[in-house]
Amino acid sequence: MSHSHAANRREDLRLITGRGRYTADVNLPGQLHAAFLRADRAHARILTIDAKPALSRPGVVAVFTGADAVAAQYTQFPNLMSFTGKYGGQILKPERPVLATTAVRYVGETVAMVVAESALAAQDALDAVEVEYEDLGAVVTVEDALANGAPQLHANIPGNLCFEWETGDPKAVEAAFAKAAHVARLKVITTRVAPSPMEPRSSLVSFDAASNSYDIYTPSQGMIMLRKQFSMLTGVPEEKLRVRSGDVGGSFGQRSGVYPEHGALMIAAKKLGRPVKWTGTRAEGFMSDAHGRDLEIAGELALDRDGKFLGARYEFRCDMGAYLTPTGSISHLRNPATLMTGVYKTPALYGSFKVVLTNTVPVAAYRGAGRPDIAYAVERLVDRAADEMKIERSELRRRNFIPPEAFPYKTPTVGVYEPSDFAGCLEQALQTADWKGFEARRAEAKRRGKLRGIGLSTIIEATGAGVFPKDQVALEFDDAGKLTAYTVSMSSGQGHETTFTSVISDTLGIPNEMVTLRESDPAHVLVGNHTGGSRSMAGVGSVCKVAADKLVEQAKPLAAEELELEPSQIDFSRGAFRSRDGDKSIGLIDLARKLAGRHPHPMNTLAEATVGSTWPNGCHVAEVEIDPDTGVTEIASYVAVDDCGVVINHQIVEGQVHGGVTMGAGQMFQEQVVYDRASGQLLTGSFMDYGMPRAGLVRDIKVGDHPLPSKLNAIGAKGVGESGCTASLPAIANAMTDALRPAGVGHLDMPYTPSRVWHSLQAAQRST
Ligand code: MCN
Repeated sequence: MSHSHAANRREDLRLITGRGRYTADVNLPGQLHAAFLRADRAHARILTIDAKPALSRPGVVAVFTGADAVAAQYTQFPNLMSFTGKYGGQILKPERPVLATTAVRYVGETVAMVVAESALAAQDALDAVEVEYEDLGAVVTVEDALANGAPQLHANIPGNLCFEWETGDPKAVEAAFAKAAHVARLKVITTRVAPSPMEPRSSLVSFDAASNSYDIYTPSQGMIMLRKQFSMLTGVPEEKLRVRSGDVGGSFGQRSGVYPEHGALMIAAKKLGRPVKWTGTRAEGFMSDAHGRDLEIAGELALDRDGKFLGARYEFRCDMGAYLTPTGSISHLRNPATLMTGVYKTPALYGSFKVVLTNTVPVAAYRGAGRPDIAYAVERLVDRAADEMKIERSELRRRNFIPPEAFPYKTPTVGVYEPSDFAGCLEQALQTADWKGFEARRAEAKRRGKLRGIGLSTIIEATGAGVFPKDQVALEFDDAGKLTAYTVSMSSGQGHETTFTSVISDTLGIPNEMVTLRESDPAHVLVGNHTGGSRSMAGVGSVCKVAADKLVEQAKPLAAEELELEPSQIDFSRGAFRSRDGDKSIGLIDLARKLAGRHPHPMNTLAEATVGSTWPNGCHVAEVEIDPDTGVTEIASYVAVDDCGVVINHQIVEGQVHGGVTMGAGQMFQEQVVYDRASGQLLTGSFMDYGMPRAGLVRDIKVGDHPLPSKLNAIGAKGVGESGCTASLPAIANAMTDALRPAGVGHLDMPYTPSRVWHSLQAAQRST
């Protein structure tokens, strides 16, 4: 089956003409407004909090503090880590009251919540809450947090080290290194970034005393996952929680977890008996929305004299911030571990991980969630080995690709890769990028006084296997014969309304406008996974196909009855049931209309399937040009060849790749969350000092498909949502290294800001 719609995304007109309905657009009668007092320092003991002065401010109804959080017992955040640690232990989990009690541990932590008749009144009263602190030393880097005598964040987490884990076979790796002709070594850092979706965080909570239940309006990546987490934090049974999400203006992983503000608003809504609403500012976003990445990876690769990989080992140090989020630690470990061999046959592998807490914003899964980080480490290391062994970069890769006959390929760590054509992707990308013609372009740039470089990455990803054991899709007819598909995933820009409905309408042979998608509707609670890990198309999307096929089977006896034939005498095609002799037929929609009025409608269908990881892969080539006088880099061209299996909608897939590559370029050139090492203050607290990527950063992205249909789901799709940011980090870094090498500059850590590039060029010049 092939769905190659060039049609615009169905949701676009509504969203780009301002007709989206986001959480902040929702208002409930009698609602109050909350504002949060946040820690203005990185680490301090709370000596006293006096809320009384704030209570006398106009419009203020109540002030809540850590004492209320403790009384409600909202102190233990869920954490989805499922691994057993290096020494047999479990991850050490810090307490995290939804409002701080005895201490604050990062700038921006919620300390008190003022609830007032208006948002302005609540905001105005914040400065009247008096907090007395005793400052403690702060650590904002892994190195400082692990140092002897470092300030301790949590009494139950000695040395700020909450987990150690290992994977692979250290002895086999040692033996491989012992016989190596060459060992390449490189330590890389993937910087901390602020996801910064367009829509700020916002929540509105109302409590119904009669049923003892809550309605929680909040942007999400899917209601079931979030509801489960609310329940884990608060102890409120899941069936008493209704999570309601409207349109969602970007998520990038940041909306997969419960936040302290959710819990605090629940406390207030219950106590005050009125709905309570909060909408965060952009400044609050920088200091309290989950951050992404922040990994240090030291890699070593052992090769024989022909450049064949013998073994590799990686040491990871993951900064999780001051507390554990639900997704951060597991994704920082599982995804790099699964993909540690990259696209190469590496017989021996070993990885060791340290999960560390620092006085910074907690880190969660962010677009790619460990995949860009490991791809960056592996692909930079492969380039370094190529450079040191004087083997052409693409050639070294070709020599080590997992060959077609090795699939399904069980890696030495935890993954089983589905069939992929790494060499095919590579050749297609090299050709599109005119890899061979590059030296002429470099020479031409040199004549203009510019440094030009080219780099590639060949990568693979494991898309999310899902937290829940299956994905369900319900198809329901209304009396007009229109079909609504219900899922519990949640689009935040990925175009589910377009692609999921197209899978259904194409399978049923009915006009696309006859199908509506409703995601995460609390009136339709199904089992299923949230949108994350680039799994929705292959997971929920493929169940849309299963459901549509099931609907046809279910409707067949009904159609036969209508046509006064036996089911065995009719077939279904192009939207209608037809008798074999062609004399009689009835359209699916006509049948649905005829049967309308019966409740439930007899053609309604509930389908489900268990869909695990798919393995998108690809080759990206970046070409950059640096102005050595200013350190400014331009991405001269960018080629992305991806295998995301059967492409359901080319326009959306291209958009996903564009977005992902641009996010990757943003991280490589300008984004970085920076804390002051001495004080722990956040130095990048606004768009004045945090370099969000702009559209012009990557002006020309050539996207090419190299699809190998997946056999792991009903539509043959693999994921694509995170491919762009996974492949672009190493492709750009390898291009930058290639451009800078002739000027005597070796590996540089991201971001390649003009200042960093210029200073390293100056330093290289001085040392020659
Ligand atoms: N698609 C397709 N054919 C395929 C695969 C995908 O047409 N073979 C289309 C589908 O419409 C699908 C979309 O591409 O919804 C992305 O595909 P998929 O890889 O299944 O990813 P998800 O839908 O599960 O989206 C999650 C993924 C992740 S993990 C992050 S983070 C991310 C991303 O998508 N966050 C985004 N892309 C984003 N795009 C926008 N605009 N906003 C975000 O917050």
